[in-house]
Amino acid sequence: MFMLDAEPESLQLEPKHTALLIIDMQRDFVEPGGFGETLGNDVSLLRDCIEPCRQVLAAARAHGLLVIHTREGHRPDLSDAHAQKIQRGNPALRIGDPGPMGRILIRGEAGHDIIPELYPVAGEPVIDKPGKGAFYQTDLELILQTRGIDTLLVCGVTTEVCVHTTVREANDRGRRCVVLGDCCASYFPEFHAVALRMVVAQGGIFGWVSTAQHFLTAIND
Ligand code: TIU
Repeated sequence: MFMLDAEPESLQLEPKHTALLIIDMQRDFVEPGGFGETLGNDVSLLRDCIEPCRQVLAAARAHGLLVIHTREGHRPDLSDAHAQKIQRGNPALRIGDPGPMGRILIRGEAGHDIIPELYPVAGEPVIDKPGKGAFYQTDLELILQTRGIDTLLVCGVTTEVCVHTTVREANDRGRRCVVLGDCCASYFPEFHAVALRMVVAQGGIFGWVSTAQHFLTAIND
């Protein structure tokens, strides 16, 4: 059991009931030539969260916390991709189009893979999700149930899109979510800041926000 300094208040965590959930730290979002860039974003804005995330991942592994990774992406035949998702907007390349890291946001392609700095190791579940939320059309809920997880430490990208959607889904499923703010990032720094405020407002309406350093201090105590 350890105490984690967080907003709106500190909370007690029990390692065997706590999982680190790393959302969509894929080349498609973080590196040039992927999905994020095709949408018109500056992907370099996501890089600052990698190192704190790497430190949290190392500590979580060292202390035996369950680590779960997610990847957003689709089957090669696009049978699990809604037309509105593929056709929306005017991107440089659409989902499924060939790009420099393979077909955009398609499972099995280089761009779909998790970045080397945060690569999963054997035994860490990887959840492939077709949507923004990690619970939608996945077996994440089942895995949390079988492992007895009631609390999620959430990292990843992007803060206001897949991280927020997943936190909202988890909150409605009775899980406590702690977003490690500096382990998340957005293509829109102002959205990142507001998304974190939205989690902790109203007495922590969606959960808690903490930092990599608070987590490292707490778990190493
Ligand atoms: N575009 C954007 O900010 N995010 C996504 O499309 N997916 C995730 O956040 N993973």
